[in-house]
Amino acid sequence: MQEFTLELHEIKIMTTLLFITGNSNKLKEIASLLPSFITLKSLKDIGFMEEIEENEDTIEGNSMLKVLAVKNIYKGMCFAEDTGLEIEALAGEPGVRSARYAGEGKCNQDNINLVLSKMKGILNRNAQFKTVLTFFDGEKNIQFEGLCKGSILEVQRGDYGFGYDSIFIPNGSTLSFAEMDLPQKNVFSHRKKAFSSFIDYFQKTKISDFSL
Ligand code: ITT
Repeated sequence: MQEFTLELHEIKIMTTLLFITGNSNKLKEIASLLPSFITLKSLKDIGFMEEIEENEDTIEGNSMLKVLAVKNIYKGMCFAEDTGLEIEALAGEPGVRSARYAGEGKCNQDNINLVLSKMKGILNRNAQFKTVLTFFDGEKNIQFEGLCKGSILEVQRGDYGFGYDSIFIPNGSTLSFAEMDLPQKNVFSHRKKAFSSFIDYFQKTKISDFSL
């Protein structure tokens, strides 16, 4: 049994996966985590230029919706993820509305300003980033979750990263996400956790599918 497992781990089958995202920062983060046997395809590579309307009311739902959006034109293995910042004192907001918290047409800084103003004077700063990654394996969809618990700063700190990184400090760190380079963010990251669970699953199931 042990020999068999070892053999599977040594087999390196190159696989191409479509990553369904319009967010170049996510693409950069996932690219930094990619095992050598996987190459990524982008929406541009398959000629998909439409805006995917994220109108579900859960992070899980929006993550699934992105995968379903390409089903008619792409039959291969693909994945998407949806991420939200959930703040305890704001009953989980901005959550599934993280990208558009301050309203349609508003920018990332407007979203941050809204969070900071709602959190003014609030002592409970607990928050978490939640990523739900949906993998379509050619037959079925499987979801993987990654959480990063931490707290909301009173003022922005740091210039790296994107989104809400400058107001979030993960538990166990003295730096905000925006004060970390990518390898440092990956030590704590919700996205890294969801992606690692996916890769573990992929190695256990897909590689053995090919090998048997
Ligand atoms: P997709 O094309 O992948 O959907 P998106 O930018 O619409 O890209 P989401 O809906 O998943 O992505 O993300 C909602 C927002 O949450 C996103 O625009 C960022 O502002 C924020 N966000 C996501 N991941 C983040 C991270 O790792 N750090 C800080 N903010 C993040």
